Amino acid sequence: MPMHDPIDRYPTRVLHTPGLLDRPDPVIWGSDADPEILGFGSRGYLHRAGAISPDTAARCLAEIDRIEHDPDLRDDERTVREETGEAVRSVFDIMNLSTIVADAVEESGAAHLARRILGSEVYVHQSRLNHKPGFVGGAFYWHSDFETWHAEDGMPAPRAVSASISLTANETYNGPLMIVPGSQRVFVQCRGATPPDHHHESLVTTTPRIGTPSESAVAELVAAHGIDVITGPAGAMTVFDSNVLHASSGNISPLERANIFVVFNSVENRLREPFAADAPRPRHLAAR
Ligand code: 6CS
Ligand code: FE
Repeated sequence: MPMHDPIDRYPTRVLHTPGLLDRPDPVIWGSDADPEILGFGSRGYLHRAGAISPDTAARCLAEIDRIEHDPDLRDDERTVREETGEAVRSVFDIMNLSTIVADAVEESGAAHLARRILGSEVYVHQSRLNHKPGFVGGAFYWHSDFETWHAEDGMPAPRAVSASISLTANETYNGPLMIVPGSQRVFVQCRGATPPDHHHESLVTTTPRIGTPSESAVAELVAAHGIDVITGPAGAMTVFDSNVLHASSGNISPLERANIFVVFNSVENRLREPFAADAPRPRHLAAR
């Protein structure tokens, strides 16, 4: 098994009281004077309206419907259902499951922005659809994506970004992305060892136990930075730092909320052995 660097600069899943560590790595790895990514360094995200056309968004939505009803994918491990029943919560590896979705990601320009932010060539670490049907869409509790990707996928540094492309309007009331702007500069350690096959639980539960920041850490960061609720029409895109603290509430409104998420990792940041788990997660969650 390849050895890690002797010191893990982002220790997490600790058994002692977890702390808030200053991020030793930059947020912008390219030029932070780049006008295209203005504000990303300080806020940890940027938002673009009209990244894909309404027509492309509608075609992607039709694809989602096809995939969610495809009998061959019904019991596929890439399809994750809500803990409370049959509604589809996420479909992973969506760019390989649908060329229409892959073309929409191309149209969005997300990879171009990722290269500017990460200062290198990039590859897709993970792609997924997060679907919050009306009335029964489940919440995603507060977390840092990087904390999971470091602990369970072996991602060395937070030199990765996610692009969230909305296929439906994201309103204040249908479970939009909530981001704590500025929190990307702090690594929030999480308490507790990673159980085997943790992703079977972590991707489904709306009340995660492991890989979850403490309420005091979330309260402290929100007191310092507030919460930005990212709303916008179908076709809008939010590119956000892999370590920024974010969440989304459930959706009990009648209006569904469906977003494509694509994670770009720097080719200089390839996955190693997990930093805090016994075995790497499957390829549909973390491309190697
Ligand atoms: O574990 C993961 O990779 C996924 N979990 C969350 C809550 N966000 C990032 C990613 O989809
Ligand atoms: Fe996330």
